[in-house]
This record gives sequence, C-alpha cells and structure tokens, in this order.
Amino acid sequence: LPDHIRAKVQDHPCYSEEAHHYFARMHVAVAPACNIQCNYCNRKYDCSNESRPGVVSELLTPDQAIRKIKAVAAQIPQMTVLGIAGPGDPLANPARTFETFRMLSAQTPDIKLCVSTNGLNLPQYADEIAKHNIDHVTITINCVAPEIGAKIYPWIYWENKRIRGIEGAKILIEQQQKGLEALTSRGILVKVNSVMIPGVNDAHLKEVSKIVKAKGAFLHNVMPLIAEAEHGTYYGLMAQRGPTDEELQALQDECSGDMSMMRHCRQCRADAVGLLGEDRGDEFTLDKIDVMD
Ligand code: CLF
Ligand code: SF4
Repeated sequence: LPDHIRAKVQDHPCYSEEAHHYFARMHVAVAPACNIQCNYCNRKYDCSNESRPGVVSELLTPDQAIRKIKAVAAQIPQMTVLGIAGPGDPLANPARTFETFRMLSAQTPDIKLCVSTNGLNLPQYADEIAKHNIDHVTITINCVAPEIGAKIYPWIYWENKRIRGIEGAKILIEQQQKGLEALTSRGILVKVNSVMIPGVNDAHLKEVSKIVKAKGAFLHNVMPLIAEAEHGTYYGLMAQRGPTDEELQALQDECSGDMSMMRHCRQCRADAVGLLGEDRGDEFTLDKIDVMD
C-alpha cells in the first residue's frame, strides 16, 4: 500500500484486518430517518444495513453524542474511529450527522471519522464529507441492475415523492455510482458493503465487485443476509433465507479476484462500542454517562 493510504487504514478496524485486533470503533446513533426501504431492514442495525434481532439503539442528539464519545474515549484508549451509521441513513439526516462531525473535529481532532450510507443522497454531500475530513465512507451497494434492485428496494423517497419498483431502484443505483465516483475522485477511501441475498443478488455480486473496483473502491465487504422471519424479510411472497457460511465464503472468494475483500465484518449495531465483535454499548448509555460526569 502507498504510505498515504496506509496511514489512513492502519488504525481503522474495518479497513484493516490487522487493525481490528487492536483498535476499537464506536458508533453514535444520531440518524433516525431513512429515505429508502430495503426489504431486509428493521432499523436496528446500521453500517451493514442489516437486520438482526436485538435492542433498539438509544437515539442521541449531536450534543449527547459528543458527551458519549468523550466518555468512551476516556475509558477505551484504543478507540480510533467514530462512525455514524444509523439507525436510518446518516445522509437522510444531514443536519444531525454533520453537526456531530463538526463538533467532533473541533473537539477531538485525533479521532478518525467514518460514515455509512445507502448512497441515495451521496452526490450532493460529497463536498460536505470532504470538508469535514471524513476519510472513510461505506456505501451499501447490493446491485447495479434495476430489475434486481426492484426486488430489494420496494421504494425510495426522492424529490418529495415516493418512487416504487424499477424506477426507484434505477435512481438509487445511479446515485450510488455517482457518489462513489465523487468520493474516490476526492481521495476519500470508500468501502462497499453488499448484502448477499440468495436467489436475489448472489449471482450478481461479482459484477458489482468488478464495477466498484473499476471506480476506485478500496474494499468490498460481502455480508450475509440475516433473515428474521418475525419481522418479515420478504422478497415477493417468499420469506428469504440467509446464505450458508460455505455459500458466503465461495462468493467472497469469487469476488476477491477483483479486489480486496473484507472478511472480518461483525455486522455491528448502530450504537456499537469497542473492538469489532465486542459490544460495550451498554456500558455507555446516557444514564451511565451522567454518573461518569
Ligand atoms: Fe462503523 Fe462501518 Fe465505519 Fe466500521 S462498522 S461505520 S466502517 S467504523 Fe465495520 Fe461493523 Fe462491518 Fe460496518 S465491522 S458492520 S464494516
Ligand atoms: Fe433500513 Fe438502512 Fe435500508 Fe434505510 S438504508 S431501509 S435504514 S437497511
């Protein structure tokens, strides 16, 4: 890796396999709204834009987020990265998201900033992202073909209208690709997350990998759909299963010919704190931070 890139990834636990053993990240759940609907969403998870059973994140205002970040930084010195990843889409909540980043870069300039998005609003915020020195952006890209997109995204909310089906998916895909180009041309490291949905986009993700690599994405993270029957992970009339470990690994291997693959993703919550796979969020809820203050 060139030195300027190594400097950006060497202490980011998601961008460096090695770093995830030593460095921690935290998420602050400041972004409640979303501007699209994914068939797999239950708004509890974030960067992975995943659906897993669990506890709803404690929604924070930017001020509360800053207090929480300071409390965590005091207790977990390995905390190098602050991510905003949900529980909705950070760029569908631009005021809350960028206010948090603005305060943070003013008050704790050493912490690396990370944001994760579905990409719909990305082109319009590329400059703002660059301005706040957000070096790491994750875009969840599940397809590059609108017919496949229509099976994953029943609608998007765009220019004050709900747009359904293929038409909506087409706009989302165009915005994601435009956003990816806008970021890589500004030297921002982009990771692409894709949710592998057997029978829907599994055979298609190799093509996605090739295209995002060609546009300069740094890393591709293919994650398994975690189907949860009780909240309904439905594609058409069929409840969808997640892939097996073998299916996931085979697809990751197939994609890896084209670019670096992330294989240590832990599909974190929107308010995760600690090393990947370790969730200390419960130690830093608002009531506990009040006591620490
Ligand atoms: Fe968070 Fe995402 Fe930044 Fe990492 S998580 S916003 S890039 S700091 Fe990481 Fe978690 Fe996987 Fe995301 S392990 S779900 S890839
Ligand atoms: Fe849910 Fe994320 Fe999809 Fe929005 S982008 S619907 S929050 S999974």
